[in-house]
Amino acid sequence: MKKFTPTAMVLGLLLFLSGCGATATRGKAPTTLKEGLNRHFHIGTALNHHHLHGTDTKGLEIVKEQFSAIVAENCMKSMYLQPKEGEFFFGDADKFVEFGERNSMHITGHTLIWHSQAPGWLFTDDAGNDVSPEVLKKRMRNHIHTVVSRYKGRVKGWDVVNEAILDNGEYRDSKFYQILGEEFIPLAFQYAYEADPDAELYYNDYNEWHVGKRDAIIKMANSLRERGIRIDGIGMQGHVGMNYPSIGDYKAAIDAYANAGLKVMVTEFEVSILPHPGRRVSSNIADTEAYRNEIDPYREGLPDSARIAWEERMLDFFSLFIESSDKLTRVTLWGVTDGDSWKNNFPVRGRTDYPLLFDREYNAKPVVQKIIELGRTNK
Ligand code: 9MR
Repeated sequence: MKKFTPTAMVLGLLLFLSGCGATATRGKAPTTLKEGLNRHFHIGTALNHHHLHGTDTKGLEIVKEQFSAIVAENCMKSMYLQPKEGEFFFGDADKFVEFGERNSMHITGHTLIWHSQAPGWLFTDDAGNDVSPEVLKKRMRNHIHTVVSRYKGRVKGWDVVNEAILDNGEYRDSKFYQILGEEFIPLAFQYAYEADPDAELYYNDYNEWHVGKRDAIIKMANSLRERGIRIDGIGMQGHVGMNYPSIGDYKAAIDAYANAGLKVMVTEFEVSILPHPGRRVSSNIADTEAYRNEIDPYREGLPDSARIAWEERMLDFFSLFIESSDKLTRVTLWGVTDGDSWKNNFPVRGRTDYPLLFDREYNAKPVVQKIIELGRTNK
């Protein structure tokens, strides 16, 4: 039997101990959202104007530290990218993509074809009349080709069409629909595919848990695929509140899209604590209401009861996301801090909401550690 010298034994012991150290490092408890969740799905957030223009450096630090994916909240919408026909402005979108690349993030482009925040010229001729189907097709093709090919291989997926189908499953009566009928959707996907065949292509919408809407979206996706037109997945906007939708309805929708063979991602996620004052619960930006004190109950801060209820609701959703992680590729929050959120101004301007994971002082809310823990301890 081989004899070990004392030096060899000390060296061996040191090696053993350093090995233990390495094991301990490997097994270190995750402390950030991306460390806790990345084995389930990408965890993302939306970058806004302040992030891109260096006026919210604290917010940007949180993005780098906590998130593995980004989406453009506004700067890739057509009215900003092509305010006049043929005059493109890529300054902000370039900054957005460069930030994602510098930080090795999964980058999503939002959005190529949306009835809202589209420039007026897109649909009209010099006399102010609607353009012909041929002209609109040409303009859509030029917009999509120019934008998608600029970021070819860099933007990993595009929200090609946003919010084209209503809660009851009918097509939205947008200018795209009025001029081109349902055909504008396959055309948009085809143009995006031509410009970057390797990018993933998504349909993105709100309230996709409504059964009529859900079934119409699946029918639309199936009809694209039957025609050989590529569509990869469905972005389920998650503009949820305390009472809508039920976790069961949201889960049923995730399952339905996944069973139809589509990738599913939760996009634009936040949990609003405020009452939805309107008759209809919607994220349609045209559905606004007037401000009243009684529908802005937390402007001086959140009482503990509301904070606890909000946290439970947030955790219920994250439990669902983790449980559904074989079907979800990404979960993206619609902003970083409560101060960023569009919900402070929708559906009522000037309220104080608390829908995101970081507070107005840039502190992680206690729920962040709980989400990380859920990610660590579940399948
Ligand atoms: O969060 C965006 C807000 O800053 C813009 O003013 C608004 C304008 O339409 O768009 C918001 O983002 C929307 C997203 O692009 C599509 N789904 C609904 C979102 C909230 O309106």
